Amino acid sequence: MAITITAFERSPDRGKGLARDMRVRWALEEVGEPYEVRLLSFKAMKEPAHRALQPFGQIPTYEESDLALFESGAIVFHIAERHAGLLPDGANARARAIAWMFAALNTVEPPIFDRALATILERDEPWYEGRLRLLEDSIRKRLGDLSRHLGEADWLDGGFSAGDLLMVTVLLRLKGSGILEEYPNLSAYVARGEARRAYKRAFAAQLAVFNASSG
Ligand SMILES: N[C@@H](CCC(=O)N[C@@H](CS)C(=O)NCC(=O)O)C(=O)O
Repeated sequence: MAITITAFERSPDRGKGLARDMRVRWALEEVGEPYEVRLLSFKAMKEPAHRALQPFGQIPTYEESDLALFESGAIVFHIAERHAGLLPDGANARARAIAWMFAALNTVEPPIFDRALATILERDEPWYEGRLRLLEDSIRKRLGDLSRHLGEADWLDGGFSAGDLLMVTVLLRLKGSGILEEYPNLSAYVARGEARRAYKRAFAAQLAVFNASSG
């Protein structure tokens, strides 16, 4: 059954692969499922037709037969549950991989995303420097703990899982900021994710959309 996801017609990250359709593309590439992409303008994302799929007027969404899903974490979980390769077989290992999915989105992503938003929306505000410092302190707290947990391991808990997929996409937003680079094992972890063939295919696909829109 054909899978259709939605993505930005013109991604504000200029093709860096930071928009959340990347997670879904990467998960689909990992499990070898072909998919189609419906590209949306910012205007179309806020219209009723799209809000029927995504109540908050955002991307990504996922449609397959009579199922429509939103929330990138829920979509990646759906893909991981239905195909081999993204969740371990053992019940306990599987539960732990799912815990890492939540940790990526619920514990690690919020200060990283808030920092990214602040650098765009609050740069000219009088509180900007102080807020940035606070957010960067919160990020370092999370990255320090994550770095200690990861240690010298390749992945967060045994083999590569959907937990790693989401964590790498979350950390990627910090690449080049100097903050991720303070934690060499996390930098190497992100690089391991980026080196996966499935990641590269997903990245190339979203970059092709950006290049076509700016050509
Ligand atoms: N928690 C949602 C967040 C979705 C989200 O923030 N999407 C962004 C792109 S990465 C978006 O559509 N932004 C445009 C907007 O909110 O108007 C998810 O993980 O799917």
